[in-house]
Amino acid sequence: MPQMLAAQDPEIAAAIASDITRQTDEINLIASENYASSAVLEATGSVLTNKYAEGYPGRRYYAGCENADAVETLAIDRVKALFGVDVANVQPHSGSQANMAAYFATLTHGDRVLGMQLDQGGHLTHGSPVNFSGKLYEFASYGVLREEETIDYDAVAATAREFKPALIVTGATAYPRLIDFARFREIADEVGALLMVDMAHIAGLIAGGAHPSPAPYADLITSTTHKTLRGPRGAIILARQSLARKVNSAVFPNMQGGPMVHAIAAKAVAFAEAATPEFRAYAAAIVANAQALAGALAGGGLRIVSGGTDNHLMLVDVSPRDITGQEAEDMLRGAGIIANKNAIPFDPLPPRVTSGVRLGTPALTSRGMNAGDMDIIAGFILEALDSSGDKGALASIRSRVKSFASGFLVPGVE
Ligand code: DSN
Repeated sequence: MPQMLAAQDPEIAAAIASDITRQTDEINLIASENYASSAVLEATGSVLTNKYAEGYPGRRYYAGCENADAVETLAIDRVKALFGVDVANVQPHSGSQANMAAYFATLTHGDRVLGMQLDQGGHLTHGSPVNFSGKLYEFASYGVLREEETIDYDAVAATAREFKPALIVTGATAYPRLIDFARFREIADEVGALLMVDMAHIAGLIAGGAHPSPAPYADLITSTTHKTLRGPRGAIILARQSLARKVNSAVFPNMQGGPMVHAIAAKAVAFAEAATPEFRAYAAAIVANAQALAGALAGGGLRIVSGGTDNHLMLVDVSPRDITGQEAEDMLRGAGIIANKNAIPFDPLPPRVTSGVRLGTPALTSRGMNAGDMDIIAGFILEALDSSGDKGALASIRSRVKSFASGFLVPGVE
């Protein structure tokens, strides 16, 4: 733990120390979380946080930006090479802000957009009525087939023909299958729409060659940098050359002020890490682990939505155990296993209850766990879900989870 912080502000230092223990002792199955490397954490905590640098490299509104320019130029060059795109903006502070800027760059108030339904795997910013996206634009949505639980591409095409959106958005937060970007491109071309891919969840898989890339098909790509990509908290927008000016002015000055130069430095570090052969192996291991975990849970009698997974996550229907997603989340938490309840397609239960949990393998794969370890974790999960919430039973699992998990280093805290 940092000495200065402990001396100056013991309360905050204690909370950080406690979270180091929590992250070490628990099994983290939150599909959108990961462990940033020590180098990424060091850049995030650097003195670059002190600098204001409104504008872009070589075109700033403040003096003293030479190092900010170097950092942002490196980040842009690295992410363009990593994903094979023409244009990159590395300033968005979050995924929602990246999506907001992408919409500002391509739409006007009231324009029509077609996005994936939130309760079938989409995101709040893909048109939810309680989000700016659903308030500023007219959204229609698509979802998955009832039987196969995979994206209903024919329905996407039919809705697009009728609704005539200016923009089609694909990408998901809870979809376990490969997304057919070529098919989305075909549909967008047929109706004269732009295509945006929100690859936040799968960016690391794409960088590591474990999921097809949207780059040949999308006009715009948005992503966070802290999920499978394993960088600092933040986001990016990638685009075709023709959208460069619109994207950059949509981020600054339209939506954000000063960029977080320390976060951009950490993004640059993460982009370099993601270009290594080790990261390729990591991306493949995430998917292998997800498939092993899904297989073991199905073997234990749980229903895996769509019958399995092609990526880093699975949706587990816990209703065969006569419990809700909320109850499952609570029991898992009691056992030291951190996951989130999640709606399954056509879920009869409301979003605060749900019939499912979303489980992801990016974080524990970063700790070096392998497919054999997934069998052990599946055993803990099944035992917890069969505990009826019994405190003694959960405490027993929790102590075994702790001794298992603490055998694996957490990157960044070793
Ligand atoms: N909160 C993120 C997730 O967990 O998928 C999406 O923004």
